[in-house]
Amino acid sequence: MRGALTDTIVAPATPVGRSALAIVRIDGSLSGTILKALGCAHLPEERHAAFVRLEYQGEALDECVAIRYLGPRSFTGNDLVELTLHGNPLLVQRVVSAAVSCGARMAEPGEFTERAVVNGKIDLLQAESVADLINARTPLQAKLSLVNLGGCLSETAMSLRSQLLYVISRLEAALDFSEDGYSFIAREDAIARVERCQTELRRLSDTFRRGAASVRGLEAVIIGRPNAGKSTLLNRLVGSERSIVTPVAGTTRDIVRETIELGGLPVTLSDTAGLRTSEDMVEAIGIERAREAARRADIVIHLIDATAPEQETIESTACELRVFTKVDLAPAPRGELGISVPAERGIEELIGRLDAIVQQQFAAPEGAAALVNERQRTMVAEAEAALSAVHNSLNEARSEEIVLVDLYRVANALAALTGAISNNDIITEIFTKFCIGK
Ligand SMILES: Nc1nc2c(ncn2[C@@H]2O[C@H](COP(=O)(O)OP(=O)(O)OP(=O)(O)O)[C@@H](O)[C@H]2O)c(=O)[nH]1
Ligand SMILES: [Mg+2]
Repeated sequence: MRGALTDTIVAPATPVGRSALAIVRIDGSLSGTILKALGCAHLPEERHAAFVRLEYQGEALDECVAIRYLGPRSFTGNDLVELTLHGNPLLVQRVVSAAVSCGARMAEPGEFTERAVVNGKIDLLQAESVADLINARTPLQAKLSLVNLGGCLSETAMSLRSQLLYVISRLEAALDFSEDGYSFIAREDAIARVERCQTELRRLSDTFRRGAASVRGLEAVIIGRPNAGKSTLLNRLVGSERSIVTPVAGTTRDIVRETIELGGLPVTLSDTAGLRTSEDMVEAIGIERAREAARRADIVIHLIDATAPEQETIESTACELRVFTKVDLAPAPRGELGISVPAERGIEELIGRLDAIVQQQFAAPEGAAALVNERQRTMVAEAEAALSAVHNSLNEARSEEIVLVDLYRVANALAALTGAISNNDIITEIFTKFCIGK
């Protein structure tokens, strides 16, 4: 159960650890009073940085820079105080405890951002992109989250909704004021407008696969027969001796995972046990795990030893890249990609191919709005389904009432997408995934 939105809350906004500075935020109507109680006799003017010697019950806590924001001109929309302390977790803890003694309570995860949403400072889509931005691991991921944070997705959803509200208002008027139907909007006009919205919704839902992949990053699995050179390649790609390499077939058993950046996205590479029929129980488990990893992967890097080119069948719907190894000892078949790690041959080309796969098949286009999570996809799918019902009803010239029921479903799904209409359970689900202090 989350706390009341009217309480005054406090939390460190920076991670625990030693650093030059650490920030503590206090949000709510008591924030100014608490700042006073912590030794700031004269509250600084809003949005002005003030040097303050913090103390509580006669004991010095720290010297800090305090900034006061008065609602609604703050991140949360409430009165908010930000204290920039020295970056020592002990000091942070003492200041937070003192604020609690003065009437604040510890914030729950995501509570500051939740308040910003409830107070209409940002919408739900923007709040989700705050979380994505914080979790971004590559510059491209950060760029994509910034586009959504800027409200691009929200604008698309709201513009669709207002186009539909136009049709709704005309049909409502027809219901109220006419006997013979469709007199405030021609049926053909309504159909044309609905079709335009359908095209836009389809375009939006098409962004999901790439958008979601871009936010979560990708899984690439290196697979092949024993001794094909899988661990050697993993080590070369990550730049360290992460996996054990020996001439013994069946060296790797457990999956060894390491994340690198390819094509602008984080890609987690998995080195796996060599595929063969094995009587050894431990190795057999490793091989089953390897096959399972390939089934779940986005990309499969299938290595084949050019000196002994038997191949394994790999069940996977992932994008498969076939690579012949040990081309310092035997050539790759014509037209196939060949590499040799010891001779440093073909590696740049392999990286180039992987970059291209990531960019062409998985990365969301830069600068455009994209759906990035399951909640967003579900809302758009709901809107699409209802809009297709609207389209059918209009084509069959059914009554305005019937068309309107589905039109309202579309409008509500779009409003739920941005959070204009929200369900408490969904809000709680979204914000509990945030870190404390955000
Ligand atoms: N000449 C040559 N030797 C290689 C090459 N790649 C790997 N090797 C050697 O082949 C042997 C097996 O390499 P690994 O990387 O352990 O092969 P693996 O596919 O991980 O093998 P398992 O873990 O047993 O499935 C080692 O002795 C490597 O040094 C290559 O491109 N050229
Ligand atoms: Mg290995």
